[in-house]
Amino acid sequence: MAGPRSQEYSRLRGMVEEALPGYLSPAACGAPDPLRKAMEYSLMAGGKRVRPVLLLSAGKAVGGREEELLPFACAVEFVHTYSLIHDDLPAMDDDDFRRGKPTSHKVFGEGMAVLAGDALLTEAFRIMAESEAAAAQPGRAVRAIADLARSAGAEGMVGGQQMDLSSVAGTADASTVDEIELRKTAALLASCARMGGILGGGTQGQVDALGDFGTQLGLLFQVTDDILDETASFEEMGKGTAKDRARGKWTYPVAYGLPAANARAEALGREALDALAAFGGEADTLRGLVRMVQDRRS
Ligand code: GRG
Repeated sequence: MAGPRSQEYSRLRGMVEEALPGYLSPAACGAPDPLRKAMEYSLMAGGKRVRPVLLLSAGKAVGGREEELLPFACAVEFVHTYSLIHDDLPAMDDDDFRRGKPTSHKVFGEGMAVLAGDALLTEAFRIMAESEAAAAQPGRAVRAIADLARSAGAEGMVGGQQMDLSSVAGTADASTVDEIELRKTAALLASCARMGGILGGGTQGQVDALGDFGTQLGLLFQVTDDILDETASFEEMGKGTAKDRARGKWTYPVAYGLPAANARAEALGREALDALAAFGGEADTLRGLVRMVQDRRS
């Protein structure tokens, strides 16, 4: 993606990148040093920061202020990073590389990786509860925090991961897989978009529209991830690829082929844009995210 929309993405991503380490500094977080190092290792390993940028862009689309949104944007990246550390564990996906680097348990051992994930998840809720927005607008902050807890927890991402873990390779039907994708990947992205809307003071209609946008973007994110698993290299992805087919996992490209998966990605992109129909130019950064996710190679 080129042009002003991608410049705005880079600017927001840069802002997040700069703010994240502060939340792990000894002044902010009293973790013992080895735990802090493990948390920092994964958090600062160079993710795309899609979720925080989504939260910031959604908040700005309804008139929210960047400084108030930023702690929440960082908190969702903490939650996302915890989920990746735990997903990579031998008990789950058993991956050796993530974000181009050896996974947490490969570097620090399994016990420390479990704890680094636990700590990132818990710290996320501290960061939000201690934010200025929580003091100034407690009602909005509590709604946003509850939304994240619901979407990342048992009903959302953790529930999706459990269904994924329990599904026997090659036997899950399409509707079960759809539900897994909705819970495991799309729920967190939808929550980021809604949280921005809530914190920015959007109307219920705007928050709902942003949630729909986030859901479609999340499903798009998942199908592009599955396409990249089939087509991208280790160097591009920073992790092993071609694993889904080898593991007999049902994904859209594995089941229906790449042309159908690409068509699905186009359709999901259109549905995401449709969800923003009531917004004007203030939602252009969100619109840019659709193209960025469709075109991504990592
Ligand atoms: C362990 C509770 C628990 C949940 C794990 C995140 C997750 C749920 C599973 C990862 C499996 C996977 C590859 C899902 C596809 C979408 C996804 C979350 C990709 C990774 O996110 P990116 O591409 O990663 O945003 P970066 O490194 O850029 O942050």
